[in-house]
Amino acid sequence: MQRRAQSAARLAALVVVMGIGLVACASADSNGDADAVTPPPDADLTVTAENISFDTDELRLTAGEETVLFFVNRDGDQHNIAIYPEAGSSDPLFRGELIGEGTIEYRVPALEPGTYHFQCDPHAPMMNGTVVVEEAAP
Ligand SMILES: [Cu+2]
Repeated sequence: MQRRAQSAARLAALVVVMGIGLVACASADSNGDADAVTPPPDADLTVTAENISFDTDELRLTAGEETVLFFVNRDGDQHNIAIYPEAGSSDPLFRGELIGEGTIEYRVPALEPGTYHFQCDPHAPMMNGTVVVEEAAP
């Protein structure tokens, strides 16, 4: 009798542990989905900011065409993307609106072929890179 009760208790404990395991897996999956951001269908390019850093140091654009740049900010800090003729310039060719955590669709105007500088204005020393604008393929 005593023995039976013990093994029943053991079985019950095992079931509880397995149940917790399943719940843990399920919540990990749903967190993963929540983090995934799907760019809008008209986006030409997606750039993500996380931990005061961009996920790329080079943006490739096609000359003479507006670019729809989908910007994802995973930080609590405000970030933007601005394009300048060169580093240190204070005269932007494009300046994206600053956003907190979330997403925004920037419309970068058509640029001449060439190499430019991009940065997040509040974090320029940590968040910057090169914009390469090339002629459309023939
Ligand atoms: Cu920033």
